[in-house]
Amino acid sequence: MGCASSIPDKSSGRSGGLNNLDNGGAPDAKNLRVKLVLLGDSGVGKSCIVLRFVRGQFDPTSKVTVGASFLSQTIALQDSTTVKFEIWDTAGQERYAALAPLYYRGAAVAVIVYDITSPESFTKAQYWVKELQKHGSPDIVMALVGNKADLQDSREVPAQDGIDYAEKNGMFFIETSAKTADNINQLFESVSVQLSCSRKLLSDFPVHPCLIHDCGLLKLLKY
Ligand SMILES: Nc1nc2c(ncn2[C@@H]2O[C@H](COP(=O)(O)OP(=O)(O)O)[C@@H](O)[C@H]2O)c(=O)[nH]1
Ligand SMILES: [Mg+2]
Repeated sequence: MGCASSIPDKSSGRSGGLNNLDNGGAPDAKNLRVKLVLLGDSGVGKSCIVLRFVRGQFDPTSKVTVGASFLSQTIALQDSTTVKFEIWDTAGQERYAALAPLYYRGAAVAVIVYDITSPESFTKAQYWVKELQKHGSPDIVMALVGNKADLQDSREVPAQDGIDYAEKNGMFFIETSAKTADNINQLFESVSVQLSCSRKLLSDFPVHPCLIHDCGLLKLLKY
């Protein structure tokens, strides 16, 4: 059982990783359209995370994802940048693994999810990170997400393990709970800020140091 996130969507369905939004192709750093893919073992809560983000709901009784499903959601950042996420929620079962490249190819963001109560799902998350490092786009923003953070009593993956692995692999890390909504919006906002900052880095260089620091790119720029 799981959260079904196949919700009818009004989006245009255009492809592409990180694009300007509805502006006829003219440069517009204020309106981003972002292809985001969720990867991870079956049952870790990918669909529930999407459903919580897009609908503000948690439905423990709905169906497992078959193949993949698509939704979109737009958020506004404090600096009035809008980010429209085109979200591909993939099925985690082995039999769909061969389809994954269809979804992560061209993605600007990959959200790799594990369940903090399942060490196997953490190992699977590391498989996806390696897969993306080998075959994803080189500038993809990767977020590592430890979900089901509400199940502290059954925790088997220490937060520090997630932090260490993410740091080693240049990823953003967060623990979430789709059930309680903890850190769900924060996850997507942080991804947006990273994207919006890397855009500014490209277009407005040199960048204000605070902005670089906010983006967690300070270390990167020292080298
Ligand atoms: N306790 C708890 N259960 C969750 C959470 N997120 C998902 N679940 C449950 O985990 C199961 C699998 O969720 P689902 O979103 O379908 O996983 P997916 O296969 O990764 O898409 C369902 O029974 C959900 O109710 C969470 O944050 N906390
Ligand atoms: Mg699912």
